[in-house]
Amino acid sequence: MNSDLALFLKSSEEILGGENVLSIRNQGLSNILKFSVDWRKKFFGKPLAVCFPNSSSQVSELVKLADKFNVPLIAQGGNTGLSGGATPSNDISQVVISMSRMNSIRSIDIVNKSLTVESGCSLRKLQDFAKNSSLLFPLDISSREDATIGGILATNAGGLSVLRYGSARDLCFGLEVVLSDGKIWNGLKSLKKDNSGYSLKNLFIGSEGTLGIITAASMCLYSEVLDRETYFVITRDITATVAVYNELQKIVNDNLTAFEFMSSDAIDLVMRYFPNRVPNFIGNIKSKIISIVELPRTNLYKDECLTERFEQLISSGIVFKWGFCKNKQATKLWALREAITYASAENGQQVKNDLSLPRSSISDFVTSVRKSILPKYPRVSLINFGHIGDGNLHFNVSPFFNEAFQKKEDRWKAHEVFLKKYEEKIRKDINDLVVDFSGSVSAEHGIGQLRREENIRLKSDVEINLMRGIKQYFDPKGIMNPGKLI
Ligand code: 2HG
Ligand code: ZN
Repeated sequence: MNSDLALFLKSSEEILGGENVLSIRNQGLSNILKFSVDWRKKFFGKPLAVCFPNSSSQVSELVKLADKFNVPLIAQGGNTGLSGGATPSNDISQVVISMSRMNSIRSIDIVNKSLTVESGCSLRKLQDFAKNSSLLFPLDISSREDATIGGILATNAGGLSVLRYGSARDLCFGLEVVLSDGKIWNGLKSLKKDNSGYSLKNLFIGSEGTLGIITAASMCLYSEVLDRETYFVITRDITATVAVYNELQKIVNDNLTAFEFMSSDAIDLVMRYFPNRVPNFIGNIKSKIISIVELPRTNLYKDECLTERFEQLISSGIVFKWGFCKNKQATKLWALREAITYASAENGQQVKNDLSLPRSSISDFVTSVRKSILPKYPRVSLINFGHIGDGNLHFNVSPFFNEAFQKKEDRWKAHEVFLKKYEEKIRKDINDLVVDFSGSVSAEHGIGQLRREENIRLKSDVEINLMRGIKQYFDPKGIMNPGKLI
């Protein structure tokens, strides 16, 4: 270890107390493994240490030290990201700042419908806290137990209710951020409108810890939706799915709170690893697409209008089957939807794609991939699912299931061999098409390490140079999460 790193470690122990600094030298890699590897087990790092500050001023002290001794810092929340954005490098030179001890909710303002929360607070804790005040924090993702609000803001996460309430960015009033020289920017106002210059908070949101460390946020709350209606809709293909989405939004005055789709390949995967998560009432959906449609129960439109429209869509061949879900059925349907990522993790690595496309192009895009990209490769399954209303497809490409690989270990190995050979090529082919269709290669998972090169390849020089200029201004020494995003 060089002397700067040793000095950083010694001083950070003085600031935080020895028990709040775990180092690879003292504790060994196995004791800091959960901070060193990403959720998907795709990126493996070896940090020098993991520090656990409990206040913004402790974070500020640590950043001042990092600035002095040139030590790169990786802020980490629940480590649930899917792009390797919070995984350190593997050369024992970087320090993970775990925000786990900074998890309190500082205040709530019921009249203003806002709350101020520390960045290490889990999404579930925040949601429950809002609910206890009869309010709703609407952002929702399946990793809610572990994902933290800091990570959610750093990646501008989206999830299951973006359609009605927007992404993390749309739910954030203001931020408190520790800058790369250790100064604290307090931008925690809870204003709906603020036109007093550049929107600094919007620079930090989605910057994946490359510009500063978010230590607290002021977030926006909504009224609780006490009664929701949930339907399932089965369609023959993605073209029909988009058509149903458009038709239903017309009837309910754009009031859908969710419209999530799952291809049959995605459901097959859940069937294989978590068969109890596939409810019987959806029946056989071979080669079809099932969507979950959710809306608040209000008197703005009548249930009969929806029923009538569903029946017309059946007559015109757009909808294959639909049904109203009672409470328990709705819960089961959501459990199926949320199981896809976990079933994927059981199956083995995939070429993960988090695409954003204009809704009007989704159908042509999927057809083009099937026609001109997939035939170039060995047989694959397209684990296509996600947030159709947002134009966001989780368009994951998985090696076709081989019955010979029943053991997880063997399957994982076979997937690794496939990915080594084809991952980059498949991703490039798909991304080129995404650009042709005026889409984006990241909708809600961020860039991290996974898409860094591709993002740089695909953006114009003008855009990349603007981003580099911003990075240079905020982090001249390059100590904020280097090697990610830009
Ligand atoms: C979801 O929508 C998440 O469930 C995860 O964004 C997507 O596993 C994925 O690719
Ligand atoms: Zn998603």
